Amino acid sequence: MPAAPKILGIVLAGGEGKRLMPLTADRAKPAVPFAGQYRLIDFAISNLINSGLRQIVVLTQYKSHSLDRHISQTWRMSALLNSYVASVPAQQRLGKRWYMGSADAILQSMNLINDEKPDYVVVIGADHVYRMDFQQMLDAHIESGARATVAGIRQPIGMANQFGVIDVDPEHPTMIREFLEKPEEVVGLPDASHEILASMGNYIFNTDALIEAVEADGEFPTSNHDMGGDIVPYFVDRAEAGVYDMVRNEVPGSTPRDRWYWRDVGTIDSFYDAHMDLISTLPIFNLYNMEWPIYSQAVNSPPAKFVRDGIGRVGNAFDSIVSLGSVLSGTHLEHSVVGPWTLSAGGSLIRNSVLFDNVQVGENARVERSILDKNVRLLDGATVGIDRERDLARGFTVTESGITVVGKGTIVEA
Ligand code: ADQ
Repeated sequence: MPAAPKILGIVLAGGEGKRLMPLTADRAKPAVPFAGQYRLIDFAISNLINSGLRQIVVLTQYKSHSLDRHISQTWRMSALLNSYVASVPAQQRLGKRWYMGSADAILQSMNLINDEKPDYVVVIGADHVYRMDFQQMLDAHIESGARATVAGIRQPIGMANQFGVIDVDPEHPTMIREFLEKPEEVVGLPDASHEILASMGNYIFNTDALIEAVEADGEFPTSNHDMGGDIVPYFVDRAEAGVYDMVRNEVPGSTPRDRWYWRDVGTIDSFYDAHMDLISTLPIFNLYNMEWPIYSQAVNSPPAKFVRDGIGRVGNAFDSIVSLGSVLSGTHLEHSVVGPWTLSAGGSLIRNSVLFDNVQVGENARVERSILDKNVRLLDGATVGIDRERDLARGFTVTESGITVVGKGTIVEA
């Protein structure tokens, strides 16, 4: 039997995440908390680990401290069998410059590829919530003979300008005929004119092909040095780019409801919506699928607790996720995600909201349709998310769709 191919996983985690401000004010986007106890990057790394990869590097750059700490504390692998998840900060190996784009991040990290000498390199982003088996994608990559393969998933045509759009070659349905990065105008799919096949930003390369393309790109001064905008077209131009349609991917334990769930959580609204997807009775994304677990930091915290408050007021909670260490006293909690170590006092109401760690909600305080970052404190009687103009006047971010975001550590007065 031939030896199993050697695969290196590269997670691109250096983007700035401007559209998630203020949640990315002092942390990288992949380090933004998600679903209470996770960080966004846990989805990408869990998928790689569950797919059998054991050599994984995470390329970081922007405000990487909290991300580095999370990776080193959470993803401790055995040194046996050369297993590792290593966070690698930008090192200016090719001169005094930061990464100019995701392809430049790989070019500047060539030493990692040279050290490992893999047969294939799986390159993925770090800011999506999904489950995916990359082993199945690798099998398809090898079978198609492509030198580079892009994972694709159907998305509404109205979102085409946020994604790389794949046009499959009808003569060779495993190959890409044309690829447009974030086009303003596109035609829909032949069998569904309201949809496009979007690049998921996940790629598999034969190692020599990846090296060749990023080195050629590095010589090209007008390039944006972007995986989607520059490296994928390099292979499409040479008729060497394959496509892997996500409908072929079958993750163990997935249900018909969440089988092809994939959400880019790059904006506040999509980040909020992805949380709401978690908390219905039949969740659209099922965190409880232990056949394909999403791993995170093991925290040593007491269980969550729901009690009356000091004067006997009773609270209630439904359609919600509450993380370890939280104590909710006489609180009405509805349709919300609550992070670890949150405390709420009697008469308070938390509805349709997302709370990160260590939030304090005072007596009779009210939170509606809001995201409260870590260490936010609502004093007794304070409200957030009720009056848009007042929220804006207090310096909070309010999205078009009316989600209020309160930045880390803010104290909200009544
Ligand atoms: P975007 O997500 O807009 O589109 P980009 O901003 O390059 O592309 O981010 C891709 C990944 O690379 C992210 O995980 C980001 O953190 C990381 N990254 C960005 N700049 C980086 C840098 N300078 N150094 C290191 N890492 C960096 C991409 C593709 C599209 C595809 C969508 C899917 O370009 O074709 O449709 O992802 O969401």
